[in-house]
Amino acid sequence: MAEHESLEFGKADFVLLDNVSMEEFMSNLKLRFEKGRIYSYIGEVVVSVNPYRAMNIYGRDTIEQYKGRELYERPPHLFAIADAAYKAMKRRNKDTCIVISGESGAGKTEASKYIMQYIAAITNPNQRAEVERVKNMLLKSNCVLEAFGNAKTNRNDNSSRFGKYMDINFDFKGDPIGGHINNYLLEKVKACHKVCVILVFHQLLKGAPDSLLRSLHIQRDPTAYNYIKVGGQIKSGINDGADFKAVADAMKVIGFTGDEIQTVYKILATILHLGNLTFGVDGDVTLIENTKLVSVIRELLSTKEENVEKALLYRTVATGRDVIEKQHTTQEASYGRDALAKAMYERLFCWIVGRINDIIEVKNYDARVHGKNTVIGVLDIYGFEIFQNNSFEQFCINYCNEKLQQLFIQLVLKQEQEEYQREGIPWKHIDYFNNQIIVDLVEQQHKGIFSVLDEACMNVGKVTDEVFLQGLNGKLAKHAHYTSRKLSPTDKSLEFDRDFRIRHYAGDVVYSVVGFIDKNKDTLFQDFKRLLYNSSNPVLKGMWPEGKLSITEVTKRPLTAATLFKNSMISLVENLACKEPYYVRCIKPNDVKSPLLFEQERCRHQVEYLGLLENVRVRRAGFAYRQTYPRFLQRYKMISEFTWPNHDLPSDKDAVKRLLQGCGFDHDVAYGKTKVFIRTPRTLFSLEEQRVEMVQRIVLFLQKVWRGTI
Ligand code: AD9
Ligand code: MG
Repeated sequence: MAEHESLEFGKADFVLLDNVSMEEFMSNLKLRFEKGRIYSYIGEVVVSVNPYRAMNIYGRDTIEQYKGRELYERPPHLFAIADAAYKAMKRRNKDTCIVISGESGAGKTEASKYIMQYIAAITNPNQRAEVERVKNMLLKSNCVLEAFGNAKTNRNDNSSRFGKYMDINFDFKGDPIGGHINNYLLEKVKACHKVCVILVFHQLLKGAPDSLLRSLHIQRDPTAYNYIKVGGQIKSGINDGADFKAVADAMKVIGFTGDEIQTVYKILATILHLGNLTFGVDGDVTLIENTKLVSVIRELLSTKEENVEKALLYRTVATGRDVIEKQHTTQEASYGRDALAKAMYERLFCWIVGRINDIIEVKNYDARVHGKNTVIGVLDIYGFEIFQNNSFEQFCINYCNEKLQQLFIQLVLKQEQEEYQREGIPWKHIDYFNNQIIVDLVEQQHKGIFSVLDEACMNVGKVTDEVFLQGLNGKLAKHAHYTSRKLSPTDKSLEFDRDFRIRHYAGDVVYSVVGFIDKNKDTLFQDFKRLLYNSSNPVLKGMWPEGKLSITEVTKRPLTAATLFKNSMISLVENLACKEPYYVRCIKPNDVKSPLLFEQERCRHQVEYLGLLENVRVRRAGFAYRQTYPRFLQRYKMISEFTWPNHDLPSDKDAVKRLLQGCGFDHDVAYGKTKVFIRTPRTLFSLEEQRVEMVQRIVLFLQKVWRGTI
């Protein structure tokens, strides 16, 4: 609790509010934002409000102020939480993770970068070259991932279209020795959707040298490309040119080979060209109208021209023992073209992540010699999304948030309450909404929405979004958190027959079923995979190993997008659950990127669905620190004459009571069956100080004894 912060800036920790009400919470948040205090605490949770302006609070001097300090010694800051996670890892050998959440544009990615910078700045005091190299790679990998994974959207000029979880591994000295990145659900739809576009395409057009563009047959004018035109207007950034160079340099530094980088450009160019391909008919033959583009694509993909044409116009199907080639209609051909562009983009991104992982993973670390290698994980993942039109992507993203909320409930709310009950500490139960029911609604076997979707996709014959919706209505008609237009015909929020609504913990969201089946099946015709696999460019070929199979050999259905996403979420949560978690909750103050505007309603909604009030309530009712009696004594017995060097009281519990009464802290603690609970960190801090002082005195005393001066 940063007491030195004047009250003029509001309460630095929401736990200190006089009354825990939404009104007080909001007025404190607003006051702090207006006074330029963008960070606050709820106990150890950082609440951050996007300032939308450069703040002079991330420099070297600020880093120094936070280094090695306790959380409550300095004003709230991301650095403090990063330091706490780092200390827990170093002192207690604990794996920790920092979970950053909030809606699009709330400041998650910026926060994750500041945290990484902080960790990079405070580690490796001896400037070991190898550690410096690793740190540099970790920072540089961010730059590459952002170029390929972020897009300009209406909500955020640098919007992450993928969730990122990054582990940083540390050696026994606490210095970074490697890392690993997991990415979740890249919204590849956005890559060739005209609403927004991935940054790297703009960077390529603006920043690539003429010679490179010429070799890719690309013009500099973005309006020439259908996939990146935005209603005639181009959304590009001021720095695209410079960024191209930065990304190219970063790729080199990380260790991508020249051939790999060239292939990356060729793939990007192919995607742009694909977007301009159009199909027509001649009699009953479907054909490609701009055949010149086909030879350009052939050249870029290092394959045969007739193969490109064939893959775009025909589909090989196996009927019994026969293999036939079925011609696409123009509509099917256009669908196939877009599917190819999206799949190439997604595969490229995953390949880049994989290459970065190969390079940054921990090598030559022998735990038997050096002790355990510990980890800090940083999760920067999309927050809850409610748009005008919500589809499969929003559904997945919101499910992800339900999972993370469940983890938060498990770790912070439920475990706390259960522990107090177990220990027999008087405790007023805090009501909170347990969202497990919604998690089940989505992921449960057989009855869950993902299962119904997969089932609908496996139907032989009629596979439509409507069939899926019927399946949902059939299975979930009675579910308290599900409804649809058919089930609630008079409900005004359900405008169309295609709508269904989920009551999420964060609020109601209406989804349109249109596109669910398609996005879930995520089919890319085998013909395309074979085309890319048969490329004479080894880098490209290596990205498409499954293209090796002929149509008769492809027997297993690939896992659906929903199943893949569900599995990745379950393993993400398992991974986080075994680490000590720290939370950063980001809030977006307004929709116009203004540094001055605090839109009350917008913010209140976010506070609500981040569950911040519940968090304050539990925290206030709770205790900052707990320890078993024997271990507590072991650490602090030297500060009391009743316990040093040994106590003669009936139990350790009595001894701890005596010790704390003696120090005048009795009012701030509770005594459980096996543990002592301390309410405020201040008390603990003071105990620590006294301990340090006593240890010094004891050491001095012993030195004197040894020297014979006593
Ligand atoms: V999304 O879910 O990826 O669309 P994020 O990641 O939550 O979103 P991001 O971190 O990209 O948002 O922040 C959006 C913009 O807000 C940034 O580009 C900055 O212009 C601005 N921002 C965010 N945090 C800060 C900050 N601490 N200081 C200054 C900030 N500006
Ligand atoms: Mg982001």
